[in-house]
Amino acid sequence: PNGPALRAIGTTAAEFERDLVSNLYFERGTTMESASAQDVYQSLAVTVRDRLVDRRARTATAHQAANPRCVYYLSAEYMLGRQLRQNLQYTGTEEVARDVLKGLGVSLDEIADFDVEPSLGNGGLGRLAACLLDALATADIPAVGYGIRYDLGLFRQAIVDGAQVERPDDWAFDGSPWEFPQQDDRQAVGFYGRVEVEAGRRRWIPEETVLGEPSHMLVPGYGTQTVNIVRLWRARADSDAFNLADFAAGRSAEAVQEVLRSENISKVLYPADSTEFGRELRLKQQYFLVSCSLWDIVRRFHLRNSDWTVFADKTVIQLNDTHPALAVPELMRLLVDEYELDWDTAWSITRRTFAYTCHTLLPEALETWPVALFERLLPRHLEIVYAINQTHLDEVESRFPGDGDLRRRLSLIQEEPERRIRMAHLAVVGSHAVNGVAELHSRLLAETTLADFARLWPERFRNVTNGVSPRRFLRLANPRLAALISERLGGEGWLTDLDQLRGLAALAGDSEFQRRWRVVKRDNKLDLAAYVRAATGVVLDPDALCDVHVKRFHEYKRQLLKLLHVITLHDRLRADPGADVPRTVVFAGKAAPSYHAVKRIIQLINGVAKVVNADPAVAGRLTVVFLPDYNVTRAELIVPAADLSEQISLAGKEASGTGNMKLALNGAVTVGTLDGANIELRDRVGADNFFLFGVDAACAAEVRRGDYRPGEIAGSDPELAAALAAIADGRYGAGFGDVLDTLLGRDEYLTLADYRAYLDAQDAAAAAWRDPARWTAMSIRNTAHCGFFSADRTVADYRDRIWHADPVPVPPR
Ligand code: 26M
Repeated sequence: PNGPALRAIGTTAAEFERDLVSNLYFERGTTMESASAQDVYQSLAVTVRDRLVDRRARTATAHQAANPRCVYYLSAEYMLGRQLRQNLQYTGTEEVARDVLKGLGVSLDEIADFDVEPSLGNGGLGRLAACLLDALATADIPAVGYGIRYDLGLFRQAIVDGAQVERPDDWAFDGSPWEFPQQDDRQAVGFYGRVEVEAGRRRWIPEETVLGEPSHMLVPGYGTQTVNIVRLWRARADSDAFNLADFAAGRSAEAVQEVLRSENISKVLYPADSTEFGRELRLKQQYFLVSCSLWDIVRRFHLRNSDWTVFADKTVIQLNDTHPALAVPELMRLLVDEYELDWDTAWSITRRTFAYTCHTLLPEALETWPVALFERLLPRHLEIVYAINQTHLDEVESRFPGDGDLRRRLSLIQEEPERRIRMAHLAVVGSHAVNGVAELHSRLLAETTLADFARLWPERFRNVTNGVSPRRFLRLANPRLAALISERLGGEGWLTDLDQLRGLAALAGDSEFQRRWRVVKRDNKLDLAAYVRAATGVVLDPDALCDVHVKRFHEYKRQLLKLLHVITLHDRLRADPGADVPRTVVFAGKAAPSYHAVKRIIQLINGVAKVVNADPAVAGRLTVVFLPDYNVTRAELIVPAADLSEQISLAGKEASGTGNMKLALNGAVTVGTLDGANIELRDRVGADNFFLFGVDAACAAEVRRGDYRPGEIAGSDPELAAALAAIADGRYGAGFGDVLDTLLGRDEYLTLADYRAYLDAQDAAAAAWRDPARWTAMSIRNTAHCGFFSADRTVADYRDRIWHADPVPVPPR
């Protein structure tokens, strides 16, 4: 039982140093005297990682013995964030590592900066997946996350002449110490080909095969022995893909083309977070993920069970949006074609196995795939989809006879203008549970987007409000605040029981506590200021109100509304220096490379920032910065420094939002609309501690239906007219007529309709800021009442309402 792991589990300084130096010697082939900082980083990472391996081994043993129900999370995206500091903390070796490195003449902080985050996601959906895995492990729930190991993650964003420029994110370029490659578990994935019938059974004969090669990363729980894994698949060429004839004829370069084609499947993450349907490679990625993962899930099941009748009792597969929805026909294909179960049994197992989380309401973001493309790539899956649809529409017919319109709306196939497969319908039909990600979102899903399904199967629909990891977004990102909280609450129990933060509410008016709270915020702002200065040259005042709008760029998130506010503030301050409190406005976020309209908004923000920051009339009063390359690491820097959190999407558009939770948890006060989880946030922190503005979802829908005239609003509001005129006159750069046209034409996202209410809310925020005692009390109350937004609560909700999976404790060594 004391096996080989004995070498690397010691947590004394002597043991840690011995292993670090040994890793440097045997893994990097060097010694402390001649090691580069990169050598030290890689050896440190391996030393820390090894301290989790023993826990992982015991976790696997405990799961094998308990044969529990396992949660399999299927997601095309994960944004895990940097691993080094997390794993130092989860293994309790941070202090030891710091001391050992110091003794060796290097600083942990410098070495830790070599840690690279794997940015294998676009934004909220991928980061949610990472927070849920963290909470699953912390709750001792047996779980595996499945995903794709993209060679290139989400592009790195640079700002050149005020515009976004995308650069490749070769995240593993210097090595990838957190990954365990698992070459032995390679799995073949088929594409194209035809369906053959032998002895009355249909079987798919693929024309092309690609290998999926897994590697895993460890997902430790906090304060527990459990270490789960995330298994990421990478495409490798099957040696058969190599064109042997070309090769033998000396055309080796040509022969290699096939290899490249296969391996392209996991080459790059698609950087669009709403529309990218119709790209063959994207559909290939989705099937690649699904095929490899289901094979692995079935293999794991067979390690412990022999009878298919218990499959759904031992397995729940959560679909993170529709990206892995091909898992439904793929499981049917495995059960019916490969394992020869009858259709009805297979269908019952499939439905009981899957659950589906929807992350959007935007109709343009609902995935559909052209039938012609689907048929060429996955001919047998198309037959299965048709068969599922047949049974499904028969059920609709028997319950609502003669309602042809309803059948058309519920069909898995959209007929016009071209035949396409509706992935959300496939996911709903193939699952026993469907959830939205905030109360409002789940309600609107059932009332609008999926209303017909909710009428058909009301019992399938539920809500699970998102949450965030307090370990990453408070303890790791904001150690100063975490220390203050632990001091006052008398321990770190709040880290796994976030409702304990309520104990801070009694201190909200305590002037000494307030003073310490403000010192923490100010120190965090100094850290942010140092980074911003190095990255952009802009100097920030740590005493100014730090007002942040950080998230992916999307028109519905209304970065432009924030910018109109900035332009108006600039105007006002030129006339009256006391018109606003000293304020720093921080924008950060990436735009999909093909999303022209929001790339223009990024340009305009940079144009405004340049003018404002160069204007001596507002120096020390207003500063605007666009911080490039927003990612998890950058969020960990910005979020702890924020005073004001901008959550200003048009009501009814943001499914949940999770940045809103991270910011409130760190004591930022929200200015926000009644959208997504903002509503629940306001309910919990209290209306007095939240600056609400804007139309609600029902009103927004009504305005959009009526004849909304943005031009009239602009004409009747002089400040708004002045802001638009400032954009028009070219002072922020010539040619922003297109931006103005979208506002004055359709103004799809009601930016002008909400402008005045937004400015009023900002004025109210400024008034509160002028009274530090009042503001600090609001800030403290935000943190104190955020417990609900812990990912631990989210996982507990999934467990109780959907997964019904029990924890399996892992015994200590
Ligand atoms: C789809 C097809 C092709 C290429 C990319 C995609 C795609 C990728 C990511 C589509 C959507 C993607 O992400 C959507 C997303 O991040 N949604 C956000 O999910 C969060 C977690 O639930 C919510 O908090 C946000 O409100 C929601 O916008």
